[in-house]
Amino acid sequence: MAPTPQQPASAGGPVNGPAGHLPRFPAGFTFGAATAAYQIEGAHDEDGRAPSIWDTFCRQEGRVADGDSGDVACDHYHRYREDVGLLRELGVDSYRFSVAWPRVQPQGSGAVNPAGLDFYDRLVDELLAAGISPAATLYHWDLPQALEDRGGWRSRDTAHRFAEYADHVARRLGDRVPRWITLNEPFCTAFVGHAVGRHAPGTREGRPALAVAHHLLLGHGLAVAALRGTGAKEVGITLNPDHLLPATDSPADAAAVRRARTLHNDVWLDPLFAGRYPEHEAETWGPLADGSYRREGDLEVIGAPLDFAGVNYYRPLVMADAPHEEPDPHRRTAADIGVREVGMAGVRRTTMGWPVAPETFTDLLLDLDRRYPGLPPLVITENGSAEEDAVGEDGTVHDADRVAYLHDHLHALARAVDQGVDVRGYYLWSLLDNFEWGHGYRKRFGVVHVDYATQRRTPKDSYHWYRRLLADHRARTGQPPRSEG
Ligand code: IFM
Repeated sequence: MAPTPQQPASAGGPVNGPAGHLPRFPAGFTFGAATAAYQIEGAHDEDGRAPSIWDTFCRQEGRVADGDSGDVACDHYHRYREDVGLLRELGVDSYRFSVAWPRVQPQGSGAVNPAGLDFYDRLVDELLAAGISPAATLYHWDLPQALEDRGGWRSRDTAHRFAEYADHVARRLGDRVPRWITLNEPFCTAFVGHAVGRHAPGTREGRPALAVAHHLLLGHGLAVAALRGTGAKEVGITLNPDHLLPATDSPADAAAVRRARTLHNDVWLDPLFAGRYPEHEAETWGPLADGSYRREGDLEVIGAPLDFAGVNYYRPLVMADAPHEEPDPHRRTAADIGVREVGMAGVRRTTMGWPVAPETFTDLLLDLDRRYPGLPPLVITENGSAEEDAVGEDGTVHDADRVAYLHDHLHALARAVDQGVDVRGYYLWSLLDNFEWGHGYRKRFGVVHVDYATQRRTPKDSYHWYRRLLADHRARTGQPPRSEG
């Protein structure tokens, strides 16, 4: 029987196994946890760090819930040793963190701030001493404000500045960091930041947002070349491809999904892994997608071979056709593509309001594998859930919903691997509760609870569950404790 539009195609038995039934992965599969600089570090004005676009955005009224900012966050800048201790106890093979560009190169170009690089130097050494392989993301949304003042990602020059910054970081840390991720979720930078306006810099633009997308890809390609030049071993990019389902089986909803797929996925995946610009961009954006921001040779730079593609996955999106907000196509924002998200029936939602549908994780991975024969091996660079968590009187956090989420999504991932998708590793999001962008500190994604008033860390039940999974994997596959990466 053909699946109905909202039904996952991979139906093959429930992924909800009994709590004790741990998912199984092949030998050599690696496990980690992820964070990002602005979300955890704090120390926003210490040791020469200059403001990023997120520091600016947080200071604008009404942008972030409760007027919060990453000024202090989890104070990881000062408490990184304790946090690496938590990672060591968790038993991860690898830790994915991001480097704050405005710490390393406060003006986004020119002079490097040695004290900024020193912090990552100390962090990397601490990780290695704990037997954990570092995985560094170079850009997780914190563009130096000085560069934004010169046009930010709208300007082609920023792509070149990014490559220069990548080179500085890799020259300092490359002898000890085996895995490099150029960009995290460029979709969010380009469209949530420049078309929806919910992320920094918070603008609602048309063609300039498409230029931003292109310049991010170009910056990625140039950074890959810079990283290769320093002898970097494993280089990739992290995307957040969406699993898009039509609300009904009408042709209009099918077209809505096609446009949404162009915006969410094809903009990134096609140039990176298929050597082309997206097939349906004219249908999606009309005159905005005039390609005026592209130059000959860009596709070759962007499509430089990668060692892995990072995939962040949290939830599916159900899309319906909807009238454009702005009738004049020349004045639309790049996010106004005539679609609307509709709820997914009959499933639980996390505190982000995201539907929990783990089967769609399998479906997404199978779909990517089928659509892009040129994909390198995949690494899941983020997956997790925000839940209502509180430290109980017994001093523990019983986050059963998160345990179920992780359990079901890891089973869904194992199912994709069993069906032949080449996935090499998984990073849980996130090690710590942290600054969840426009939601401030209201959403908790961590497997470790953070009391922001005292900075006390409390491992949740999900931390202990993940620890058990990693220990089971090692015992079963004979994998030595923590790989070299
Ligand atoms: O917290 C974010 C992260 O910075 C990027 N990926 C999604 C996470 C949860 O929203």
